[in-house]
Amino acid sequence: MAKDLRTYLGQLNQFDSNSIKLVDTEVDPRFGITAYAAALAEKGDYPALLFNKVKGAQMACVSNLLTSYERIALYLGCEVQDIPRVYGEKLQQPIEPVVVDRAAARVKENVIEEADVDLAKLPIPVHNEMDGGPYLSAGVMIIRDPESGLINAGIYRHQIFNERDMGVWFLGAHHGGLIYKKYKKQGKPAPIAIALGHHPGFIMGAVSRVQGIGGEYEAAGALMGEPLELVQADTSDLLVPAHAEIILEGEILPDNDHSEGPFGEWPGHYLGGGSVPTIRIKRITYRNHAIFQDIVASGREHLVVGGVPRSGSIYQTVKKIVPGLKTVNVPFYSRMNCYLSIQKEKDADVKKAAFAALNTEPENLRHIVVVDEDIDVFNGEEVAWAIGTRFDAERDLLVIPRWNGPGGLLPTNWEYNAEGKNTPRMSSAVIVDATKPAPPVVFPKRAVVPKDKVELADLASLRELNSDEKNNWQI
Ligand SMILES: Cc1cc2nc3c(=O)[nH]c(=O)nc-3n(C[C@H](O)[C@H](O)[C@H](O)COP(=O)(O)O)c2cc1C
Ligand SMILES: [Mn+2]
Repeated sequence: MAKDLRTYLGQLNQFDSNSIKLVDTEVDPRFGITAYAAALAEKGDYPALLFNKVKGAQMACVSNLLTSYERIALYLGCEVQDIPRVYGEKLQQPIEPVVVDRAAARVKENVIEEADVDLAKLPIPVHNEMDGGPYLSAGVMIIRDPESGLINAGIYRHQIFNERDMGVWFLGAHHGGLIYKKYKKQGKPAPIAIALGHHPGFIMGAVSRVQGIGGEYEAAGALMGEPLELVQADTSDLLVPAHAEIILEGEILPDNDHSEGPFGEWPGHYLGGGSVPTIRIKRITYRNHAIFQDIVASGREHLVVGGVPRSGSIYQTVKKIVPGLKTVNVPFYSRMNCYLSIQKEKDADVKKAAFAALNTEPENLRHIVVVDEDIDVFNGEEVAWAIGTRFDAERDLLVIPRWNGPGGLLPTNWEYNAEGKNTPRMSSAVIVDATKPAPPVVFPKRAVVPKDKVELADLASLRELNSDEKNNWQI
């Protein structure tokens, strides 16, 4: 059976049944869904949440699904340390999609015709306190480039305006917006489809840094490890994923802009917004017992889904320049940071690696930390320890003034004033060299317990103190 959201939910449940929790209590889509995710996050717990009863909706909702690197490693079939390498390698080997008949496409099991479209029947959450309304945060919008005929896909935030209209917010250089502008220039509506609910390989293929317009379906196939199955859309010449949970079909109207926002974005602040184009939904198809997929906006899930593809592309470019690169982490707790571990041959390796990383992700990265191969870049404490012990600000800090911006989604890329009229500005980047000097210099060795002795520790023999033993401690 072709991979989809449900095959992944099954895989996750088998891997660790504690990583999926069912919420049977009725929840309000307005803050109710994100309230569960936030309450659990306060306890350091990030299970996938399957909401069975969402007030006013006729479908279940899954959220908080891709909240850890372990869950990404699970579908890629690798260790967490190897995610950037494996991700990068898979994207180098795209897999062509295949087209299936309508009868074989599970997303065509049910149809809502234009006259009956009512987005309020979908469990679309309002995520954060000041959000302007309900938002699709995990919708993959598909559009065909009218010039090349190529199909492009990406996740863009969609604010729901009414029962059939929603917004779409494109960032500067993203293909989705560039393509939309070509239709707008001709005064024509742009046919689009939005896929909701699919295998994580599909979701992350859609947000991968694919060069040039299109190529996301092929990236999704590579990440899923099999060709993505597509089916003909009902209202346009688009091809859409045949086993998505839900497909919304419609068009971006050329002259119907609408104010949008605020929306809690991945840097954890309300950012972006303004006047955006309107999408009118004309048809909905969905699977039996469809599961609407949400991403917890501004939460850990948003950062994992956005960060991992970046680690993959950074790995590819840095490795070509510094072959001693071990791995990369664009951490989910601050996606403006990037930690690179390298087996250093020359002191010059550090800046070469750091600039290659900065140039791969010039929009978002601002703080590059380069560490030695013995530091686990997936452990923020280790990176902080390396900065504390191997970095000297006077010699090892390089500030690059006015690297990033102006404007965009980083709060530091704006100048603020008392009137609330913000103006875009540039912000700086830094390279922190937290590596030891290159050989043959002798640097103090790291203190460790012998590894073979650590392995001998009999953890299975540990037990709790019994009540008598506990009493021994009471004087
Ligand atoms: C959860 C999530 C939400 C996103 N929201 C937006 C958005 O609102 N607007 C946007 O332009 N990009 C957004 N992105 C980033 C794009 O989806 C991503 O950069 C994609 O590669 C763009 O593809 P494109 O260049 O083909 O348009 C989001 C990414 C994620 C993971
Ligand atoms: Mn693209």
